[in-house]
Amino acid sequence: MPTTAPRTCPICDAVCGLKITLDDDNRVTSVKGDQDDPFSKGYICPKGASLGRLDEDPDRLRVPMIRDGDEWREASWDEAFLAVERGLTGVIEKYGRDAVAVFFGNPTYHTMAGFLYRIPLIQSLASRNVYSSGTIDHMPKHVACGHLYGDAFAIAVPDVDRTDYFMVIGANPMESHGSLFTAPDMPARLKALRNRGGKLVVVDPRRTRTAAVADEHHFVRPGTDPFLLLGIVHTLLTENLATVTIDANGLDELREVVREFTPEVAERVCGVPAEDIARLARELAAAPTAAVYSRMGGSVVEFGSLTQWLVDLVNILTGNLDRPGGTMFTRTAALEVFRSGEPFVPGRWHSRVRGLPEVIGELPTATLADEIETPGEGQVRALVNIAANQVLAAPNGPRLGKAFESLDFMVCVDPYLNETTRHANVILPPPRILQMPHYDFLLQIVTARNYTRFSPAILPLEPDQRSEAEIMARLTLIAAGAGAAADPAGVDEMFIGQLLGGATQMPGSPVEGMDVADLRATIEGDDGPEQILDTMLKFGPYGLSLAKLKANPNGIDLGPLEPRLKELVCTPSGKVELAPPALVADLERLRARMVAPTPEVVLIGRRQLRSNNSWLHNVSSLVGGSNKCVLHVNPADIAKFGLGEQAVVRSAVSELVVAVEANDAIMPGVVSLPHGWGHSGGRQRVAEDNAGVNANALTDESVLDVPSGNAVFNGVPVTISPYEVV
Ligand SMILES: Nc1nc2c(c(=O)[nH]1)N[C@H]1C(S)=C(S)[C@@H](COP(=O)(O)OP(=O)(O)OC[C@H]3O[C@@H](n4cnc5c(=O)[nH]c(N)nc54)[C@H](O)[C@@H]3O)O[C@H]1N2
Ligand SMILES: Nc1nc2c(c(=O)[nH]1)N[C@H]1C(S)=C(S)[C@@H](COP(=O)(O)OP(=O)(O)OC[C@H]3O[C@@H](n4cnc5c(=O)[nH]c(N)nc54)[C@H](O)[C@@H]3O)O[C@H]1N2
Ligand code: SF4
Ligand SMILES: [Mo]
Repeated sequence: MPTTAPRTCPICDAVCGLKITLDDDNRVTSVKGDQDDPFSKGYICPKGASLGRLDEDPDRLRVPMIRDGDEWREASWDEAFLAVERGLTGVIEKYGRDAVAVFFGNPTYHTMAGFLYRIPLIQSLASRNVYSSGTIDHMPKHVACGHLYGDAFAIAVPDVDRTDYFMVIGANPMESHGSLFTAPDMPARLKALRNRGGKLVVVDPRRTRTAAVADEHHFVRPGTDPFLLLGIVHTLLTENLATVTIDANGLDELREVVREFTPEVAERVCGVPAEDIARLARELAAAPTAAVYSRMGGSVVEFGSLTQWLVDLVNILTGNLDRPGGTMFTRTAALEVFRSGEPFVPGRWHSRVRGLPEVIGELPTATLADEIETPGEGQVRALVNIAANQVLAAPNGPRLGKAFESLDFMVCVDPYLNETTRHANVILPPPRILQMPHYDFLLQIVTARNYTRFSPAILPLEPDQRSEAEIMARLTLIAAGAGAAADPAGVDEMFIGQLLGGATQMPGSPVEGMDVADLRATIEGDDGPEQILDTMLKFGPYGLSLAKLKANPNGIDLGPLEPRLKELVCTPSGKVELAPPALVADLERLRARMVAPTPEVVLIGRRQLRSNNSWLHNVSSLVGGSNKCVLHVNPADIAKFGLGEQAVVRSAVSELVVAVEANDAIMPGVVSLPHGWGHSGGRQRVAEDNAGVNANALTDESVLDVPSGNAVFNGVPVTISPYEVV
């Protein structure tokens, strides 16, 4: 008898509800959008539809792998954990705790284990070498929000369903499905916006699918958005269009700061006509409600932090922050354990080699190779790598690959033997997707409606498998020195104890002063992760429980977003800081850019509908056709540089031979190459047959967004020339 089970899609930020049908042999026979999910309402994309093939991929690792020289062999879990214990404790005893680095890759934002054991693992490792995909992605947003609101996690989300005017700067939600902005079925939401008379404006060096459904699209030179945004802020302030409705400091200083950044200055640098910039400012001010949003095009750029700060400033100055139809803060169902309530302070420590500041407890990915390669006290000699493929994802990834080879020990938690994990000594594979429970602790922080959903595992574990939670808990215990054989349940119990202890000590909490043991007895759930979730739900703002979520497997709508800025602001002044010194100081770098020569050609990235970073290319339904690794070049540039079918692209770091596709959607002087390709050296047969090239062989780890340490993938200076076959 076929069975059908509801389950949240774990692939991208849209968290679509799925209905998965399995046959008697537990093979997935169909994956459909879940019509009963109140948030995604049946939406599904080609990646979600291929979840069954991804889940059953024969190249997924089932059991731990140990490398002896160039040979890999299967190992038992006991042997693998013992090898990890020997490897990590050996390095810690000889070189100290900073010699072990830990890295959390993108899927840790999507898995329960990735969220639940992140802090315990970091705490038990007690190393300053903590890294994540945050510094090759969204760290500028944390920095901007940290300085503006005091809370680096106070990230406002476009209230897309109620806004009258939506300005998208460097994001392509029609293909990425939204990011730091969880709103499944973006096509329908954007269509609804226009159907109700709203306006969609896109600013992008490429006429993307999002631009194609917009009312207005402006080409912008990569990396220059702060000029455009400063031009908007300048217009709002000089034409007295600003209406600050929140409690804020620094308006006078801001007025002073933006004086020189007129729309005319912006036009010279960014290429958008000054009159359009001024008009956009007036339209934003006049719209009943408006939301400005920016992602990768305004984040993995040289001035990512300035861009993200200015985006929020425009929302604030037009009275749109924290009001319906503007940008708003989600209220999660689970307790917001990630908010410390303490003001944001970056730079509590610095990286050893380049002296780069820590931000929210992390050092920049762009300096990990330096920390591994440079000898001296505190040199990184071991790496705990969870769900990350930096060889394809990090700036100058191939250098990192070589650096990994020089490590004394590397353990990966990953289902694949790929470009990065092949450098490990031990790979610990999580189970199949359908064997994992799912709860979006992180993505539910940025949903465009308040919403929650839990999906229990659909299939049980086989005896020779371990849950990802157990793998992470055991790594935590090994890092703490408790050994490979210690009971992982202890880690969960400690977490629950901390949560309950915090709740009973919190003034005004409904359980203030109560006995922790009494409360512990009320917590339900089949295992540690379920019990932690139950605790976080019971003490969360809606007083939900795991049982209630299990009884509503299609998800629970918790209503439209409501104003909540006041309870989040935790700057030392208690007010929103419009002109934070650290960001105002970074304008000095921008001034230098104003007079710097414009490179003839710059490289930007491109997300593809059927890819998700580096890890879906081993599914044959997701590669080929339009999903190819090709360089998009404007026909004028093809003629100008005399390009044929292939071209040589050179950057400051390296060069690549790439397949060329003429595409007039990309502006002249800009070329675009998707990342996540360049598959080689692993055990992914389909991916290696569709290898492509590694865009991050060209990106330069020496260039950063200074305040955040974020990598720069968009706006990389390159030269392009015809490929001559010799
Ligand atoms: N299908 C698919 N979906 C995904 C992913 C995927 O790989 N594939 N990845 C997921 C992840 S990890 C993330 S972080 C999100 C990212 O989500 P998005 O940020 O929405 O995705 P991108 O396609 O990177 O969009 C960035 C846009 O910025 C433009 N751009 C580049 N440089 C500049 C610039 O300097 N200024 C401006 N204004 N625009 C610029 C690019 O042309 C591109 O259209 O997507 C997620 N969803
Ligand atoms: N040039 C360029 N580079 C970029 C970007 C860009 O736009 N341009 N985008 C950047 C962005 S936004 C991001 S987020 C990063 C992404 O880069 P990474 O964080 O490295 O993520 P992926 O490349 O998706 O690799 C994910 C790894 O996790 C493994 N994995 C998959 N599912 C699971 C699971 O359930 N558990 C575990 N333990 N492992 C799993 C996969 O096998 C793979 O090895 O790339 C960045 N790199
Ligand atoms: S949009 Fe994202 S979450 Fe939805 S089905 Fe596609 S991959 Fe899954
Ligand atoms: Mo990302």
